[in-house]
Amino acid sequence: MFDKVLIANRGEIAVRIIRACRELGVRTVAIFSEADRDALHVRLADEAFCVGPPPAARSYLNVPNIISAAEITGVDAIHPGYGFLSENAGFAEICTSHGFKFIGPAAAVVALMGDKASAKRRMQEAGVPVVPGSGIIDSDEQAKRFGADAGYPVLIKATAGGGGKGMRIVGREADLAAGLAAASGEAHAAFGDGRVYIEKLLERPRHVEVQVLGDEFGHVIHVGERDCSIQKPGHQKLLEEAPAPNLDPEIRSQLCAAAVKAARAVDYANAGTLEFLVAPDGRFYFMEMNTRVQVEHPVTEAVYGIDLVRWQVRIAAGERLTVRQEDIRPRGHAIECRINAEDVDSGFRPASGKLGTVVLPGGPGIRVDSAIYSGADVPPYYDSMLAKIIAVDRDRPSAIARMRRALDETEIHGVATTIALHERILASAPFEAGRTWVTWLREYLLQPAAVS
Ligand code: MV4
Repeated sequence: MFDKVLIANRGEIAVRIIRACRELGVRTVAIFSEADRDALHVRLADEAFCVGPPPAARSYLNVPNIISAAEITGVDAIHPGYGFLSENAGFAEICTSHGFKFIGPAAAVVALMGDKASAKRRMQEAGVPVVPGSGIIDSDEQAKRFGADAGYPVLIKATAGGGGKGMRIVGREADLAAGLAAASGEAHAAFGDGRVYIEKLLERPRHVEVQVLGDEFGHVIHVGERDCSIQKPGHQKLLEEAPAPNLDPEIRSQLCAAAVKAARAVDYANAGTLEFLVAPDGRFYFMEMNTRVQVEHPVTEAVYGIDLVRWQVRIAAGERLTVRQEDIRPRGHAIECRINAEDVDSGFRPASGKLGTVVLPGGPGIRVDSAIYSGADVPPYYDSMLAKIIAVDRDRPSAIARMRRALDETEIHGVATTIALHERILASAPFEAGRTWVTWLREYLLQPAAVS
């Protein structure tokens, strides 16, 4: 096992990783920006190292400073968390070349999955279902042929995009050339890579993702699925649950088997997530693979009794994954609500400032992953998530009731939050019935004024 790990992140996930390391007897080094001197992750780590001024580009994304911090403090490994440098293949490579174990998969796998068109091609070769698509578009004529074959509407996607950035719906051939030019221009401006491909647009899909774990000896298992269909406009998840409601058992087992096949095809080692779109007819299609720990990992931990972050560290330290697939069984149902510092009525505009009194929920079946406390500062420079509340109970109706009780206990003063929106979601009939899809929140709960 490692002696000391540097956590190249902040907020609740830095705290989560410090907790896992502490339980493994591994010492921790936090990094922080000048805006985070009083942050909880800095207090909880054994050592802390300032890596730069508040803007992330100068601190949490500052590779030379982070590598210097790792060298000065003499760590064995670096855990990137999620966001920031977690899916930056160059960073994974630099960690390795400086003698620090990157707690994640091989840099080549991070690079492969970071290019959405190459990831899709690789998955198709491995026999994993993918949405009918075009491959990289070289000409308007090629695009028109695809549109004529597949039928409209189609969806243009940027290969460098991911997470919905640079996507564009085209409803008819007459709008295709303009759509391609706009999407490619946007992708070039955002990612420095204007390559795009086209897919048939799926109507009312659900977002269902499968957690996988692989070790460095070729043992790969899945840890079930999560439904993440409740998303804000702009493709940010707001509420996640495990298992996915109303998923046919046969489809579920095919989905999980496809995820294991996908991970094996790339010799995946560490924790990863295969994202799928599930159509109303039950057909599912690979979308993306995330090569990091996900924000929503706690719902899987709650229902499967597995510590995913501890396994990330153990696998990176060269230990064998001793969990067998036969031992993976869901127990009950878990829901996670992301409590963000956002003004929902102003298109989810991020809020920042000094928090007043903070009262977080507890009691049976409630877990809170957070880095906030009464009087803490919420800096304007980073992600607006303040806390994740996770409710687990014997079945979905009980988990919903428990989450409503937990939200009721929660008080966060000083900034606007998403708590009231979560209460509306949990009280709605379609959610209660488990009949939602990726644009449901936007279409059914947010009024046009709130859609950005
Ligand atoms: C799609 C789709 C419908 N059809 N692809 C959005 C994020 C990116 N990872 C892929 N996304 C989508 N791809 C086809 N062919 C609908 C979405 C989509 C979506 C997917 C997952 C979660 C939320 C979403 C919200 C809007 C659209």
